[in-house]
Order: sequence, then structure tokens, then C-alpha cells
Amino acid sequence: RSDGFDMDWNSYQRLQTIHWWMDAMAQKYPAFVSVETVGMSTEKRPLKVMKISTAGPNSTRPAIWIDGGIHAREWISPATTTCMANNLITEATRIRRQRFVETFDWYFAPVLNPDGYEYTWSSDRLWRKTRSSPKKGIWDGLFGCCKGVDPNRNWAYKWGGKGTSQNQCSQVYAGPSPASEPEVAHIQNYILARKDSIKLFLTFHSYSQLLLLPWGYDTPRVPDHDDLLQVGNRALAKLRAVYGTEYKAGDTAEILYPAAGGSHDWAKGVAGIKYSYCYELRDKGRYGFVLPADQIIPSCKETFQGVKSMAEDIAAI
Ligand code: ING
Ligand code: ZN
Repeated sequence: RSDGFDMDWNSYQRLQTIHWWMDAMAQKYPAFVSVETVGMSTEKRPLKVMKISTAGPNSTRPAIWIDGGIHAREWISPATTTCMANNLITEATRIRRQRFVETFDWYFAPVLNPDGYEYTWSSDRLWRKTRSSPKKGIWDGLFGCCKGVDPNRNWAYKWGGKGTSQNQCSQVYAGPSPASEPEVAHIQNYILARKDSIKLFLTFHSYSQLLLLPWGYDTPRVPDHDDLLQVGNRALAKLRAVYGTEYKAGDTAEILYPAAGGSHDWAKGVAGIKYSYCYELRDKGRYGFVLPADQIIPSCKETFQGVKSMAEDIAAI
């Protein structure tokens, strides 16, 4: 079937299924689910954002942003974020609703890099970047050229700094200019238009089981570091309580590596969203990017507890 109800979380899903499911949810629950196409990718695939709000599609409540699939091969990210969106829809249908549903509008963009994602299904399971072509230069054909920009080195904050490359063939190629990738440019604009309402920004990657705070570009601490770490550590305690999965929170450049042009730096540095984080989902390297599908639901269950904790804490501030 191809009506969106062939979606499930016992296996990984193609882009079309994810998009059909998003549209089907909006059709089924028009009072609190709406789906917008924010723009098109390089290869003309839609960039879809799902809004879940019990105050309806035009609500301007404080908001929470959740994205996934910016890196093509990190399949657990679209799987976990769509599953969490599905949990939230279920929560929204309840008669007595909890605070995290009633306080916020929730935005989900589960596949930020649709071209790369489809390429991991058709051609190269471990592809990371977008699928854009470099501008033709006189050396092309002599040395060949490489496709794709690292979309998490392409955001317009400290672009081109540490942990990035200007070599087109590098896995961390920052691109020819900030927000050169249409996927990044469209999402930046969409978030900027809503920046004052967004109270929490979460981007989902894999793998390592980390909760990363800004900054990624280098090692200075954010001024409100302790607030971010406290909300983060409380979330990780809730996450761990489900199956005992150990996550660690810390500054990106310190506990992982410095890398400029990432989305959670941009969300804090440019959009001014105080609580901005990057989750690195399961596992710690046993399966890595090729995480078995039977871990989708456990990943979703534990991560949802963490996200709920963050939402409840921020609602209380
Ligand atoms: N990790 C992120 C990456 O883009 C990151 C971690 C995010 C580092 C933002 C610096 C800034 O490298 C994965 N798994 O992609
Ligand atoms: Zn990633």
C-alpha cells in the first residue's frame, strides 16, 4: 500500500513512505497535525516539516524544533524522530493532555537531506553528504570531481572554521559558501521566521550516545552553559531510566571534536535559541550507522523520555 499507513517502526523506511505517512497524519488529524513543504532539495525532493499543535495549525505557542536525517547514513535519526512525532500525535489525541503537549507547538523535520537519504538506499549505504554537484572548474575531467557538501558544516555561523574542509571530496566539505545547500538555506529561513517562538532546538544524529551542547566550532563555553547542562543531564537521567542506556552530555568541541558550521551552533549563535542541542543516538560503535532495525522502537522510547523531560523543564522556566 502507498497511503502512508504502511509506515511502521520495525524496519527502516524509504523517503516516500515517510512523506506519505506525514501527509496521512495531517489528513487524519487536521485539528492538530499539519505538513508544509518548506522548499526543494538539489534533486527536487520536498523538504517537509510536520507541525503538531493541539491549538491547531495556525498556533503561535512557544515551540520545539526537532530535525533528523541531515546526514544520509544515520538511519536511526529519521526513524527515531518520526516515531517520536507519532508518540506526540498519540498524546495529543488523549482527553487529558500532559503539559508538554499543551504548552508547545512541535515542529518535526525528519529528513533534512532527502537526496542523500535516498542515495543510501539505492547506491551507497554509508553516504553522508548532500548530492549537489560542484561548480564546473577547468580541472574537472582531469582529476574528476566529487559530489556532495556536508550539510552539517554548511550553516551560516562560523562557516569554514575548524573541523571543516574546502576539498570537495572530503566528508566534511563545508561547501562553496555558507548555506550553499538549498536544504540548509530553506530550513534556516523557516527557523528564522519562527526564531522568537522556538524555545528548544534539537537535531538528531548517530552514533555515540551523546548529548552535545554548543559550541561545536571551538572550545569556549556558552555563557549559559550550566543551564543547558542541567536540563541536558536531567533528560539523560530520564532516558537512562528506560533501558539503562548510557548517554553523556558535554560541549561538542570538548567531548567530541571541534567542527564549525553545524546546525546547533547556528540555532544558538544566529537564531538566538537558548536551549540548543545535538543528540548522537545509539549505539557506541558495535553496529554504528548500520544499527539493526529492532533498536528503532527502544531508541524512540528512551529518547522520547529525554525530550519530554527537556520540554517539561523548559515549560516550567
Ligand atoms: N556528528 C556531528 C557532526 O556533524 C557535530 C557532530 C555536530 C559536531 C555539530 C560539531 C558540530 O560531525 C555526526 N555523527 O555527524
Ligand atoms: Zn551526523
